Amino acid sequence: MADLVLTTYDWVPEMPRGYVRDLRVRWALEEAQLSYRVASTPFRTREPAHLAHQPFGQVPWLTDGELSIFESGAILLHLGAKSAALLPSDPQARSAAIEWLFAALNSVEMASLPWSLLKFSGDTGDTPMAKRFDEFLKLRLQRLEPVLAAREWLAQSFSVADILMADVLRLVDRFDGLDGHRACKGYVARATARPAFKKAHADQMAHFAKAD
Ligand SMILES: N[C@@H](CCC(=O)N[C@@H](CS)C(=O)NCC(=O)O)C(=O)O
Repeated sequence: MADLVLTTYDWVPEMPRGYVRDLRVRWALEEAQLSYRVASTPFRTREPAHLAHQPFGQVPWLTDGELSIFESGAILLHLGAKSAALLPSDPQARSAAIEWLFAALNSVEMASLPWSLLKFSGDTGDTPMAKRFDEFLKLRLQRLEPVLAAREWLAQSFSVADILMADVLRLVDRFDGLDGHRACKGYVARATARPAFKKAHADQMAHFAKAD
């Protein structure tokens, strides 16, 4: 049995399928060709055993033997230490990958998440709060655009930073938020064309469909 066990919900509604964050971990595992298995935790309840692994009652978490890790960024850094396909060994490229991993989560996702929650809830964007979130996200995308126009991947080669950044931007794209940002759109297309993403995405869809 594989030492690496990725846990996600046993089922989720149609809407978030294909976007649940276990996909980031599946994607990394596939890129690095590490063997793993997937376990499920109930979506409708939060048992103490779930909270013991993920204190916020969320997914994903990963166990690696005795070690249990939550937060997709922390999990990807852990996997990065196992494979140069995820985290380059050259110090400069490695440092770039780590800073961009945090930028994806802490500078871009922190702006995109409230924006996409409004979109999920069907908000038409007319309220002052929705306009504020829209401006906030657009500013981040505007700054990211020249960066992504100038390079293929965020660090020297494809890395965990790209898994996170592309996954964050993918959700924005779902609600047409990347329109007018050609480089961001092209980057998402490039990243999601990778066989490891396609496999991770198909596997997540199949996992949730199994429980319907
Ligand atoms: N910062 C966490 C966020 C995890 C997260 O938001 N997970 C979602 C699924 S994509 C979840 O479990 N949502 C249900 C909940 O918040 O109760 C990470 O990156 O791992």
